[in-house]
Amino acid sequence: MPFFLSNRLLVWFPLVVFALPALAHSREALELWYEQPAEVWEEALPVGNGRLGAMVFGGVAEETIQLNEESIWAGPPVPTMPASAADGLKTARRLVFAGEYAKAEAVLVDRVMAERISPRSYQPLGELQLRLLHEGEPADYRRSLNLRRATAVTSYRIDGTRFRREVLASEPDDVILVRLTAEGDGVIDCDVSLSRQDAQIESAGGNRIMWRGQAKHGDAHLGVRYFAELAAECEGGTCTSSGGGLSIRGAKAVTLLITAATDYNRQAPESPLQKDRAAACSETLQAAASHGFDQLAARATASHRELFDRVSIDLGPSSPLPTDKRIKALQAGASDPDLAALYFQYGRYLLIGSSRPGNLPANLQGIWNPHIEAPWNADYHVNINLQMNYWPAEVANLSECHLPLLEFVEGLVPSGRETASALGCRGFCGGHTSDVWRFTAPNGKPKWGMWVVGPAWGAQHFLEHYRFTRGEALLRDRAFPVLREASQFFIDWLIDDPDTGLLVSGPSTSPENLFIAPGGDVAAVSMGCAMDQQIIWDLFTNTLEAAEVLGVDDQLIQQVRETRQRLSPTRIGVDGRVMEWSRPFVEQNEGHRHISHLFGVHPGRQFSFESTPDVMRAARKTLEHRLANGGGHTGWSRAWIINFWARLRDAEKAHENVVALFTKSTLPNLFDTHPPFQIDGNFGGTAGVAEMLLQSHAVSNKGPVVELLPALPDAWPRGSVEGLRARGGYEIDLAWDAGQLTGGTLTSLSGVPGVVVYGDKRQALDLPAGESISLAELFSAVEP
Ligand code: FUC
Repeated sequence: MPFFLSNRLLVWFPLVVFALPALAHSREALELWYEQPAEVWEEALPVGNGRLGAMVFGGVAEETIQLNEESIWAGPPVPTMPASAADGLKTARRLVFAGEYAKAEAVLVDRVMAERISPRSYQPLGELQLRLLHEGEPADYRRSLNLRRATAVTSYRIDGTRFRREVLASEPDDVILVRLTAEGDGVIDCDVSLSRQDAQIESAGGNRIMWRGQAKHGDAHLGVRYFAELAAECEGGTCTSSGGGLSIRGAKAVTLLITAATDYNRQAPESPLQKDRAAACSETLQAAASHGFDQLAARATASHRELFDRVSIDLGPSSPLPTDKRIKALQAGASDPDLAALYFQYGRYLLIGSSRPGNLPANLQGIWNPHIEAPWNADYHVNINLQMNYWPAEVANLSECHLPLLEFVEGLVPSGRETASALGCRGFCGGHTSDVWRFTAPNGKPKWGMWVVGPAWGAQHFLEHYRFTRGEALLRDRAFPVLREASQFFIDWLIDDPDTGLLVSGPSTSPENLFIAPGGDVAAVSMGCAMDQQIIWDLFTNTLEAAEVLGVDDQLIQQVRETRQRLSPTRIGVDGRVMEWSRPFVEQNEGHRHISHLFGVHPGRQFSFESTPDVMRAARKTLEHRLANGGGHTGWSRAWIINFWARLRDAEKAHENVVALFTKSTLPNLFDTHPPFQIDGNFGGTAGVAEMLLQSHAVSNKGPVVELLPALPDAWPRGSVEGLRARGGYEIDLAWDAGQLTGGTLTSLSGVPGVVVYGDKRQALDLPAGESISLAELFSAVEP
């Protein structure tokens, strides 16, 4: 039976009990390393400062460092709504309710949706080539990426000289840093060159390369203008510039500083910044150069560690193998619990590197992209991918890195209002994808394009941020306005299902699955898809929660409350699975990668074992069916599945899918692969590992419920994690042995009362802000 200590006693517990088991010693190696240079981009190692990124190949005679700047995107035009949308919508709805799915789709394409205008890709800044004029054979080659120091190191020896190259991305100094050294008798003889399609490249001043251009597609889609500069500083030897390159001879050490400036305006993308980009680059480089390499590197690492060091994790013994061989060994059946810890920390590293506050959010590739036309334009898909990028942000103690997503969702509001209005509704909405130009018009094929709940899903992140941080100012000034306006749209958008009298959304897809309509046609759109209904429930519930915290109960809030009650609910089919559509359609692809109808299990929280055990059972069947039919074949889909199993508290299945993510959907540099490379799986996998160790989705009448080790697999019998965050504003350290919690601490950062659950034990908690309590002692006092 649950047993509750008095709140007062709980507060004093840490003071009266001293024999606390120590946390297991962390064995984190925190390094990706290899015995050979990268042959292809997918083997190169990423560094990033949130805005500037580099992929380091680690070659010996030919080094390639591929460069990115987050705002270099080809430009408008973007899809816009046709004037016939609101009218066409009415017709399409009538047709869907009459079972005329194919006709409804034709009307949507002709009259409701925007025309797809693509490609309009995120593009690279350039590629830096270093040609090293070595004589002799290299030995002792090693390249690595240290996640704590945020440094990529390449090192080898030729005769008696140790050549070393370090690459970092500095956030405080806003530069990519490349440092070459020669220890021993040898020197650095190196030609430096730069390439970038359609760029104007020139060298000057003996030690500088400058390049400029404008992102575009062919001669169309003129987009962001950029200017970039590289400055070399040699110690010993000479540096000369000619023909767009540099020639370094006889140096003992060389530092290259690289920066870029663009005219992209985050506040108003349609009005490019009118700044002198060349002057901005030269100021940045001058300021950076005044520090010298050691200090620059120290400043870069310190700024990274300020975020990175908040969490440490130990899931078991490490492997002596290089990283690529660890994946191969796992594929051959080896066990490597530490790889999950490394992957988790790599996910945190990548989020810090691609989503610092004040920047654009991490796109489909974070910020790392070598293509002029990237897969899916490396854009912001909001039918799962962008949101998945941010699943680990709060729990993995990188709350600040969540902010670029919130800003992006706010940025969709003006265009989302126009889209809503074209559909005859108030509020704001948006389609399944967008990019830095922030378009919101549903476009393209109905299969993916006819879906207007993306920004509503994005709005969930505002409340999640609040639940973890308890920052009321952000809730009031930023979250609530977005939640209200998104809710307003759906109050107007939802209509009565003539068969049930309940409110349904649509026409819409269950992303991006198709169904066999009665009569045999394959169709995409219908009314009341489970995912739409669940996202709208989530949005309304979040809006009501925010309203309650803020003490607002006006007409709109009352409408949200009433409308939520009339939402057509999620149903369970005769086969025991969650119904993906409101009618018992058969899915065309039973192993589809999207498992959209389980949104309410994760990342929503509509369903739980406590409140809806029948739906949880059906969710299990749904997952099993998808997996039995080939589901999880993309990295992000596999990552989502880990999170589902963790929510279903099936530790072994969650772990099975962690291993599948590593063995089937992970590249040699630990980037997730769809295929091709797509970063969402990295972040979803990181969140999945956290979800196995700690959850905090439920709310009881005593406050948020924190579950410790809810899905700890047998493969991680002994371990520890420090610094995870939970809803309610808690920071949590956990240690376990033989699969049992043995130690750890909970610190309340905001003084919110809550409940802690471990297995079948529950404890109420009421700590003042800043106070900690020992978890082992807390639970040792409880009778199961
Ligand atoms: C979603 C997925 C695809 C891909 C794309 C970028 O729409 O269905 O698999 O990940 O986004």
